[in-house]
Amino acid sequence: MLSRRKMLGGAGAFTAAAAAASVSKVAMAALPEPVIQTKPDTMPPLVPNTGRPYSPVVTLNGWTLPWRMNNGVKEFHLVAEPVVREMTPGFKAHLWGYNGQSPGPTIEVVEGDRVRLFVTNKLGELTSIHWHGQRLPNGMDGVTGLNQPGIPPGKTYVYEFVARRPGTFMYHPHADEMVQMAMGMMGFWITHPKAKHPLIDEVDRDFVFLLNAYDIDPGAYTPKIMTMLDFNLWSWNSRIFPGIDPLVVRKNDKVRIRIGNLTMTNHPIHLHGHEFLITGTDGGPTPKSTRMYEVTTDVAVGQMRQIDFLADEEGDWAFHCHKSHHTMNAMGHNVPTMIGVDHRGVAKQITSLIPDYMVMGERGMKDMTEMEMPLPDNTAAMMTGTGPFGAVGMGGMFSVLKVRADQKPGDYSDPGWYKHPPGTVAYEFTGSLPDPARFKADASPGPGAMPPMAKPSKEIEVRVRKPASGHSGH
Ligand SMILES: [Cu+2]
Repeated sequence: MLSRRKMLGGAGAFTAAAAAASVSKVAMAALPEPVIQTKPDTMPPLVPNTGRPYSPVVTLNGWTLPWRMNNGVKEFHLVAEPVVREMTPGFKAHLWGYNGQSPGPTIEVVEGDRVRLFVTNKLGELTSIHWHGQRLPNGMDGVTGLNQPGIPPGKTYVYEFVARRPGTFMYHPHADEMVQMAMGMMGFWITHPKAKHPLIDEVDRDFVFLLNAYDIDPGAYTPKIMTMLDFNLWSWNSRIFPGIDPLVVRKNDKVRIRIGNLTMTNHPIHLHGHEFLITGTDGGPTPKSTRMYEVTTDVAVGQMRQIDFLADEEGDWAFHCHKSHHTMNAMGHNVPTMIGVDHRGVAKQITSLIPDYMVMGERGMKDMTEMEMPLPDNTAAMMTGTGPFGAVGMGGMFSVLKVRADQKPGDYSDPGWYKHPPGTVAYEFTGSLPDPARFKADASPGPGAMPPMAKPSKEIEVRVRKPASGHSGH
């Protein structure tokens, strides 16, 4: 049925993909040739060469699916299949996705477009696609059993509807979705406005990515699908820091970032150095009266948040999930907190038995970023990445917004690290230190709201320590 699979390489090969949007008459009679992406690179925006014009988005570590026009209908071909996704250099995961990658390619259309999507199932079980957030005929909504039979392995189904309202949507299976979404089956959908829209400003750069999470044991390749909370890989478009590309912009660019959450927990996404407005949700553009400046926005499960800001501060600005466990990679669970624990006696005894014994984490976990502990063959260090000033104690959902005055319009290439003007970097103080102001507790207990009924018989002092049974619930 599939004549041949178009293989995509780097950015150069992407032109070939765009060319595939206009195919020969012979191919027009058949199923559109599926376009397959082999790399996890951030592809340049796919400027439309057919159909109504629009300003394309940039999918972080992803790409936009080319289409073909067939009698005024935009035709796309998605192939649900097992894929190998490089989550960060040196770490490959065996996932399920679409057209060679997980997440699948971004689909971009224009408000009012009639869209026909061919979905071929190359998995070993039924699948379907639900077009999250869209207005469409009920029979096109993709819930297996409710709106359609599941697509059997080896079969191709066709979805067809008009993209009725502009906005940012997601697509994912509604068939064995606990397994299929845990394995990485999801993608983004952008419906651009057909004309100037009072609530949708034109921007210079428009980035999109999905929040997703996996539970892959160190040394293993395949996610554990039964996991509900204890994920160990928190990713953006199935990439983890330092594998997530920076968001490169030109100073004073109007920037939009659209973030969709298909994990099983919320993610407060935080941007340094700028304030943004939440200009859109899955429901569409937000009314102007609801907009307020924020530096963090919580993206709840099954939600999309669109943020707009003016990138007017030069530098390398951190951009990350504010849940600290989500900016760490493949940590084994059951790691007890060792901060403040004095191991000297124990370590001495163990060293006589195991000469290379080393205690981890007694001064905090950042030690681990510099230690380069031996790791199983296929895993990512807990926190990796090296910045201009040393190890960045981060992993997972973390990237960098790079704002540069000399970045060319439309240039997304990495400009390297920011060169700080002299005198603008925090520095070591070398003078003499006066006593810092410090609150000195009285020997007697603090007054409190009212005196206690009885004095405690013994004073108790506690240290913060997480239970050794794991860190579930993050
Ligand atoms: Cu998070």
